[in-house]
Amino acid sequence: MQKRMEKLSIAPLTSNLKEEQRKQLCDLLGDVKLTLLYKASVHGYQASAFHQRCDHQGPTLLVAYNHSGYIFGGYTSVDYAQSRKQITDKEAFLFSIRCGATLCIKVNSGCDARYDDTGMPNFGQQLYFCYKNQPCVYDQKQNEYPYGVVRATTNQLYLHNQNTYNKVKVDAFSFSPATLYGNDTELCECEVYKVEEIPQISATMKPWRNVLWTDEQRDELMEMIRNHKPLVTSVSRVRILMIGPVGAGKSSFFNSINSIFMGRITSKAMSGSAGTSVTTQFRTYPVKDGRQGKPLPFVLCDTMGLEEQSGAGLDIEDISSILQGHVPDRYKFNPTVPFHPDEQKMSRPASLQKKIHCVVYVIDTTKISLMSDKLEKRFASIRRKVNSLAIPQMVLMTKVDEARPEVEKDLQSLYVSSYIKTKVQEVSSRLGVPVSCVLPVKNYSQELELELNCDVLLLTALQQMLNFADDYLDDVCPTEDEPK
Ligand SMILES: Nc1nc2c(ncn2[C@@H]2O[C@H](COP(=O)(O)OP(=O)(O)O)[C@@H](O)[C@H]2O)c(=O)[nH]1
Ligand SMILES: [Mg+2]
Repeated sequence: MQKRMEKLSIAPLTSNLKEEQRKQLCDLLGDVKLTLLYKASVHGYQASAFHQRCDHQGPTLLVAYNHSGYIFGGYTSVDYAQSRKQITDKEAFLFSIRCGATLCIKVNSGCDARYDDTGMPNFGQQLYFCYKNQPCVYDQKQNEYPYGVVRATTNQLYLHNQNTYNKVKVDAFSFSPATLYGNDTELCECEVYKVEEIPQISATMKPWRNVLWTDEQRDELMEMIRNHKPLVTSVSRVRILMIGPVGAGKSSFFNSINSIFMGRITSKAMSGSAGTSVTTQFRTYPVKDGRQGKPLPFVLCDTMGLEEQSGAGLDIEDISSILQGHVPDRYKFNPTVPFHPDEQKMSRPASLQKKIHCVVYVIDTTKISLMSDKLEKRFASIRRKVNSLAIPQMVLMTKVDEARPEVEKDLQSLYVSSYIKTKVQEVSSRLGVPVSCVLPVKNYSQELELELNCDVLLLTALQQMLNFADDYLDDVCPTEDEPK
């Protein structure tokens, strides 16, 4: 017996509503999803069973079935909470479906639409479902007003009772038991559904890029990155160069990727928003797969900054030297004198391992429109150089969370946001990089813990960088045998 009970309680709940009836109810409720929370024949007609499943669930729809074929009940937009308070609910209504016809009785003023107590649900303290924990419905009114209504104002009515007027409340609902449930008070079922609005975005807007926001997707991306083998055997790690203005989020991108593989927030590369990069240093950052883990097959290279004023930040010649693998880690650039590798070394090309295999322009989403012509021109000249070396390039569009409040609230709204889409198009046209090569991300900046949606975006961007680097290596494959 015990076993049978357990089986019953874990069996999936099946709704008694037919598709047609569900549609009729949705006609009353709008674009909603109905999820069955409680079914009296399964959970019992006791108030405790009802409250256990239906309290604090937001808007709900109660659907009762009687033996005369009436499907009837009520909707309330306010939580059941056993607050022992009168509930004002202007959206409440009673309904009845019989022989395909729907009847809807809206709440009068909304006042006292429900009394929220520990008992079974009631509407306006008039209509009680599962009254006294039994499969029946109870209409308070039939017993209450033996003398009839004589005078009514907006919120109160007066009963004439032995030559005096007694003030009583106006009914929350005006209905007749005969039309609502055919005067048949015995129930064969009572169900309660959670009512959720289908979000506008999924109903009207399709995402402009598809992303799987799941743990599995994150794990799969991490696994793909871990196991990535550069196409050319002489290259053990792909070198990715990040170029962008100070404060765009280059250091933060490295820190974010490092954090994901460490499994906690880290801040190895100094991040911060100083106005200009005081020293323009070339840094290369390898990433390990966990604290004791193996090095991952990529190195993120940071140019520290790209200032707008000429004479500050990196010169195009400096960038050219970095791209070709002539600049050592931690080299400090002199803003007034371009980098000059010694003549001997320059005459010999650097090994493929030391060259840059993918260039990433890092741009702050909130600053795209503010980009000066000067900076745009600098990007254009860098791009020409990168193109001439046939190195693939892409844009990392950072701080998407700061660009839109809805994206800050929910990163998954990123690819349904038309604003973000226009920003992607704008940066694509200003930098001359195809839209498909613009990847929006949110770096970790103030967070204390990793977050799935952030991880998915960051890893997707990194995976794309590795793919692009592969394209480059594939292109230069014949030179694989060159000296190391
Ligand atoms: N909200 C938000 N802040 C970011 C993001 N990326 C970077 N930041 C912040 O922007 C500032 C500059 O970032 P940083 O990585 O130092 O820029 P860098 O000069 O390009 O290395 C720091 O305060 C970061 O915390 C992001 O995606 N979202
Ligand atoms: Mg930095």
